[in-house]
Amino acid sequence: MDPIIVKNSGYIELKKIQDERDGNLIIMETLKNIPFEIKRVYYINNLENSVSVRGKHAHRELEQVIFCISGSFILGLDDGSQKQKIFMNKDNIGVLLGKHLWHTMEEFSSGCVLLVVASDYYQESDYIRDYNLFKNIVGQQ
Ligand code: T46
Repeated sequence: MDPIIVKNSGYIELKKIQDERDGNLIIMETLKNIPFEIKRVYYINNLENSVSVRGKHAHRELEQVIFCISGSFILGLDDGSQKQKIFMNKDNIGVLLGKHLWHTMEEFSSGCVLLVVASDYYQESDYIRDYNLFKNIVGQQ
């Protein structure tokens, strides 16, 4: 996998126990491989529309780790200075979405399932959904 060059991100690899006949068992543990206490877990499925684009926002304080636990998609990251795209198709390798990181999810394969763990409960006030506002905020840092 390409190295992550944007700020406030990085790969998170989970232990994977593979049993040829009986499938895989993949484990994540708070404050061991997830760098925050998990307060919320959500998953996104039924992504039949390969032209849909999700995300298109950044967070003010929330930290998350995003996984593709089935299928594949393209994760776009933008820290305001650098941008990169990551092909997500490993069920045990997630990407940290730190604060002030604009992200998009697109080009979903059939049967794609995303799993996200988050450091806090849902608060719409934590979202930065306007790209120009995002650029202003990161530009002032
Ligand atoms: C993120 C990426 C990776 C809730 O009511 N509670 C929740 O916990 C979440 C996650 C969403 N919602 C509501 C808010 C919206 O009315 O569900 C609706 C769809 O959310 P959104 O358009 O933000 O979905 P995505 O897929 O663009 O973004 C989601 C997360 O919202 C976001 O935090 O970083 O996945």
